Amino acid sequence: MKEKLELLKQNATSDINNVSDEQSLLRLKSTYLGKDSQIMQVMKSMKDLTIEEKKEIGKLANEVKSFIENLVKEKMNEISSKKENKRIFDNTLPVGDEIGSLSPITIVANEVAEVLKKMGFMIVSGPEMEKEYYNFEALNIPKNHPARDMQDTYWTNLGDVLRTHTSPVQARSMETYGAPIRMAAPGRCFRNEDIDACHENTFFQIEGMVIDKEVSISNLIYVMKNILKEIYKKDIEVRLRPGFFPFVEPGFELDIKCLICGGKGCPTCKNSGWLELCPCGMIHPEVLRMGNINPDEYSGFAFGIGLTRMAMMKYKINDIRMLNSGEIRHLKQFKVK
Ligand code: FA5
Repeated sequence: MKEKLELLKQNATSDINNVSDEQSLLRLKSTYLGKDSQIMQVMKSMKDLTIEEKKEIGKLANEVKSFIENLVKEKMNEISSKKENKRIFDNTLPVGDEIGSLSPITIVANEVAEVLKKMGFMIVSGPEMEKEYYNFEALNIPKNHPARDMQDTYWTNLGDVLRTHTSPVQARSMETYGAPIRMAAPGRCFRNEDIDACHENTFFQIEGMVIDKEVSISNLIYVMKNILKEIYKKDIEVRLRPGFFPFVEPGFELDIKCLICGGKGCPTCKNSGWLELCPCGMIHPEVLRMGNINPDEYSGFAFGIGLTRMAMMKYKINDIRMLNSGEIRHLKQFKVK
């Protein structure tokens, strides 16, 4: 039995040293240490030995078993670390000659920003992880106000929020620059949404705001129409209907006729033929006051365009999920015109 155990040790050592992949090693582990392995048979047959033999053979069998277990463990470590090394970025490899392209959302965001710059707007940005105050209170949405339910929010452990819209940049800009002001702020927003063809939990908006003396609704409508004309390069059918947002009064929803189905109704427009694209309105006097701007002296308008949806309409993308998919075959089709 002693010879059998010695032979077993030698065979296991040579077999295990010769494998280089995990699968083969696991097969050897089962051969040498599994239920039906020779070492287990030796262990089982110990009951037939004398006490003296049991002591000697038992000790040896245990040693051989631990020896093989260690061999397997070491070999497994060696194979795993080789795998890890392979995963490390090799900067000596040639770089592919495929050139990336801008995301359709970036293209549209840049285009809208260019249109607004021509109209005298400055482009600013705000934090994506926002203070509750700027996302809500400064926009006339106090704690426990039912309007908070319109935008289901992700909270951080520190009580900040992932901003649900770009409107907080309105409040920040009022504080920083005062009036008069024309500003636009493109950026990413987050909402705890049920995802479907036109809703994502991460999407983009561009906020716009004008504050000056004697700003009116007709100024607002002019700016909106101009943006749409410049982006879509044709007259787009729009409808303006009353909309409620606590930070504007009056507030409007500007919808455009769905460019995917031409207004017939499809999943992208939730079969209504229209797509909510650009809520807007005259800035609420309370919001101006909170931004240290005197509402008796100044008035203003603001809008929040859904950039992701604007890009979908422009490029006839019928499902919003495609935009966050990172699918290169889809994304590389879009080029700056
Ligand atoms: C707002 O976010 C307001 N802050 C807009 C605003 C600004 C109103 C200034 C008045 C004055 P709303 O929740 O409707 O409003 O979102 C604005 C646009 O963002 C929508 O019309 C839509 O185009 C886009 N949007 C909203 N939620 C999503 C979503 N889950 N996925 C993709 N786009 C979305």
